[in-house]
Amino acid sequence: MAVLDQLTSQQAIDLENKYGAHNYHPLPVVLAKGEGVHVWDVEGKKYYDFLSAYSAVNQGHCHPKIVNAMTQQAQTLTLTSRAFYNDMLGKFEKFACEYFGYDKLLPMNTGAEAVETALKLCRKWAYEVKGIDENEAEIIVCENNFHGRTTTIISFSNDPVARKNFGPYTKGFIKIEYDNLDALETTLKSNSNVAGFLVEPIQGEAGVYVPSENYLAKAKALCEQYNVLFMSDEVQTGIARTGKLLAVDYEQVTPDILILGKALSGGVYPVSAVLANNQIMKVIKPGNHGSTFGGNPVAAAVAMAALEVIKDEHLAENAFTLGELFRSEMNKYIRTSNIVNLVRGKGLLNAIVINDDEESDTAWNICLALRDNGLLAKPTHGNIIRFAPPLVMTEEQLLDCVNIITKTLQQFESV
Ligand code: IF1
Repeated sequence: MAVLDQLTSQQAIDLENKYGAHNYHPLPVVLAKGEGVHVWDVEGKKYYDFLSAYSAVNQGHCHPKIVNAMTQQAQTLTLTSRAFYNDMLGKFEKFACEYFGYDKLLPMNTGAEAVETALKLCRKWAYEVKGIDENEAEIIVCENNFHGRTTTIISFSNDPVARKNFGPYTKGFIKIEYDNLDALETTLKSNSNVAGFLVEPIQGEAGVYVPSENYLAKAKALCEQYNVLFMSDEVQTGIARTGKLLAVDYEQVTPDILILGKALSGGVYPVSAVLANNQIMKVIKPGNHGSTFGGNPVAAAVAMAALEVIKDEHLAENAFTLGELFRSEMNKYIRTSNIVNLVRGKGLLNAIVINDDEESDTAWNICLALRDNGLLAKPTHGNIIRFAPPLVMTEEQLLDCVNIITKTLQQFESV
């Protein structure tokens, strides 16, 4: 078979099963085209995308402005490495620093790389500015976190599937309960070696857990009180996904270290970044950190276009409004449902909790039925289904999707 021959869905699945590592269990659908809020499978069936590549495609699939920025730059200069300057990186750094309100940006590629960068930056700041003894720094993280898949990051995960048999694990992390300020304060009081607190403003993978009102603001205040860096992982919640540019904006919190990824590029190219002010970023000196592709001209062009689309098309406002509508419509259904317990989320990062135990395959079967009805979503843990469409959705499309979702759920209601 010539590699560009059109495959059937089953042929594509068979190829991946035979030649690909089995590190995912995808929903059985093979996508071949994406545009805006829609994707098409290889047989030409059209779907609403309600996952948005885990919130990387906030601007919609193949946004013309972002694709054009990539195409133009890709025909001019793709990669120089940081051994030399290029004419795009400085423009992107200035653009993004002014966009998010920071002095400096360190460019990377994936979300996990940005999280790792933030951890290294926090530790180096702790030794060279705060004065913690070398190799004694501790970073506080939350139970049920998801920050990526590197060995250090899974070292502080409590998800056995992500962690088991990948040891030995990196030391220097203290886990506390999410959304528990007493736990944070107790840990800060009892440990003078704490360098930072790494937190997701909403825990996405855990099941879209929205913390209590003012949790983030009070946590930031505690970090200031104990001279500890507040690091917000906005890889999934950032770039307008939750109805504000950043999820921390709901509480007017400015993280000491801001971590971005995914929709920073609109899903067109891997781009991530860490932003901080000079008194923190100054600890990074030549040779301390980097990567071959970090800050490349294509990434710079794509990210600037992706951020312009967010503002030009008012996507945060749209996500806020449509999120309210989605949860309101779903709550109307839930009042009469015995299969759905609740809906939760902010903006267009939402999830429903299915009235079944974690081990059941009800959520999976619901997602298979949603697929058959023209909408793609996937369970996070067990009985929780995440709903995160592109932020370019219209009200009419959203109501059409609510109709598909509720009609599908009705197939599972026990009579
Ligand atoms: C997978 C989850 C989502 C993230 C946050 C950092 C990263 C992620 C808050 C790392 C990545 C992705 C990774 C992907 C599935 C997806 C995911 F289910 F794994 F947890 F979105 F919720 N911080 N999340 O959500 O960014 O290195 O992937 O670019 O690994 O299965 P990355």
